Amino acid sequence: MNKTIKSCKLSREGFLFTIFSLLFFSSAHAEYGLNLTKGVTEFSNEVYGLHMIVFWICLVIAVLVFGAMIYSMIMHRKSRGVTAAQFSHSTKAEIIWTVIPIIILIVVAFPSTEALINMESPTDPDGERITMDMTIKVTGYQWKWKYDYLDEGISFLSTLSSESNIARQLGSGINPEDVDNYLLDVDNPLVIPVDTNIRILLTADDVIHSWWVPAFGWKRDAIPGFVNEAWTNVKKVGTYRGQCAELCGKDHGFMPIVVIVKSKEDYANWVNDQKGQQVVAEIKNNSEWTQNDLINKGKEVYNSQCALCHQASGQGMPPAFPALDGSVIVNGSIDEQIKTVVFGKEGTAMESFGGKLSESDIAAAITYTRNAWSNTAKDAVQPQDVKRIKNS
Ligand code: HEC
Ligand SMILES: [Cu+2]
Repeated sequence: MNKTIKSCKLSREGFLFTIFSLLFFSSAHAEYGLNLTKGVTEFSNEVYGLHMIVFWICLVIAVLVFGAMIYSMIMHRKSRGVTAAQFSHSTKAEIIWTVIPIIILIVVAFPSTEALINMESPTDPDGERITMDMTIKVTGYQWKWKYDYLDEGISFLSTLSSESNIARQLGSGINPEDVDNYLLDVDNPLVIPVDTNIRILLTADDVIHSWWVPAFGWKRDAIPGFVNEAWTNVKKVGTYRGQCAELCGKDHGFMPIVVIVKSKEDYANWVNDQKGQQVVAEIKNNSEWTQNDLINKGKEVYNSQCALCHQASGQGMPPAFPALDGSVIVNGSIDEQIKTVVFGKEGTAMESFGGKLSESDIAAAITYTRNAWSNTAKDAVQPQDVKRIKNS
């Protein structure tokens, strides 16, 4: 039997080439992200700085400890005739290896405490508490976010983009890989200005959610009945993505966050645009719509707000989510159906849409469901009808 074992020896050239290519290509591969990224806020930069301090401390410790070990193993090996020392305790060594780590911990505790305090109560370099330029309230719902710009009176819902939502469903025929930013895209992103101190108030309406955009360097729980506070100041125009970071029910993975940071001028334009749209929405809420317009708009609203549970086909997912196709309520009295959508059904997943959607959106969605699939109510629900029920 041939007992030779082929040894796989790396040639000297091969070895040098490997080292060389590691050194040479490592910088080119930097964007693959071996390290934390710096993020785009003051706070994320502080976090990055802390991480690097600890990283270098670890590196120095590793070099000293492994260096001492390797040196001892080589210089004090048996073949050199070295005999082992026979002591078992050294008070001096024990004091040293207790005191040094304590000093390291204290050194690290100072900058990290400072960073945490700054996050809670931001101060400028002179120690003055800095003021906030604007406030945005973030509310978590199963499974979407609502953003209220408290100073501007702008407010909207932000839900998973319909492309992602369709692609995520079994048998949709759409490959998630073909969808840009799959599960990380929304219909209405949060828009904020660059270089601005923004206070963010977080709460939730049903269960605990958590608002998390990694590039900002922090995350905060959104808890029903509580208002948590955070702040940010983004230094770089761009689009930043995040997700709900608290397990919040079956669609937890489908409530992404998208923040678009605009220059101050672009942001001002966006605010004007939003206010214009609000005026238009107000006019729409106060006018008569044709049945056709209601159905067209309603299909859009339905697919973004209702299809999550009742499905685009209107078949729902019984028994959890009833079919709207053929439903007694949908084909019955208009008022009863408006009440269901405006106030929701206490204790079920059927939430109240009265505070989340405009009256015209609710009227449109209801009109759509009354005339879609096999439903043939052949009527139209006007925004005024919704307003009447809301105020009743
Ligand atoms: C988070 C899931 C969810 C969403 C989103 C949702 N619904 Fe529902 N819906 C339900 C559940 C659950 C029920 C059953 C409630 C019950 O048990 O009475 C229901 C019931 C209904 C009913 C009564 C149907 C019947 O036959 O009992 C109507 C009408 C309805 N929803 C319309 C809507 C409309 C319109 C929207 C979008 C604006 C919507 N729903 C969004 C979960 C949802
Ligand atoms: Cu959530």
